[in-house]
Amino acid sequence: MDKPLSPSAQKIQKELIALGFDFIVIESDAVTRTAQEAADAAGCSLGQIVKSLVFKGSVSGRPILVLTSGKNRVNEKLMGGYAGEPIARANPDFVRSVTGFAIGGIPPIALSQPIDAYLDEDLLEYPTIWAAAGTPNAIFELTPLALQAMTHGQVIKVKVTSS
Ligand code: 5CA
Repeated sequence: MDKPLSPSAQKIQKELIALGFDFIVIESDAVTRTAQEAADAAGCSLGQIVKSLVFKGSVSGRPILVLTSGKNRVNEKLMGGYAGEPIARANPDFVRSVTGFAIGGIPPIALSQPIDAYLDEDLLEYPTIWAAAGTPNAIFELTPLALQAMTHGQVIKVKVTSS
């Protein structure tokens, strides 16, 4: 039998409905804190997992949300170019205060304040992708276009490349 969603996951489900999407939040006993765990739980490839990474502008102190494919690492120098200032990975307390969620369950929507978002172009390769839904056990399947629409994310190339 389906268990009711926890309050954080419920919040994301409600926000999806309010935004006009019919994506379903799935909360399971399986931990989906990391991209690999989420891929295992969803039965999809690592690249189809949306990593929600929060960075902080070194000059402005503002948060920046980078939604990247689970298979990629963010090139912080490139990302700083898009942000217009050097950026650094935000610490867990900062992440929680600006998003309202803990690392491992940060959703792309329903954040506690508006945050400029950037979208890894590699996510657009997939028919569907999976994002965190507020807890380290909750995810939902969506399309890359919907992710762009709901976050107003700017599509960019940010991955670390070996060449
Ligand atoms: N639920 C999964 C899949 S949707 C998830 O949220 N993955 S994630 O990639 O968006 O969140 C985990 C990421 O948080 C890790 O890849 C790591 O880059 C980042 N992270 C983990 N610990 C810290 C930390 N102490 N400070 C900043 N970032 C961290």
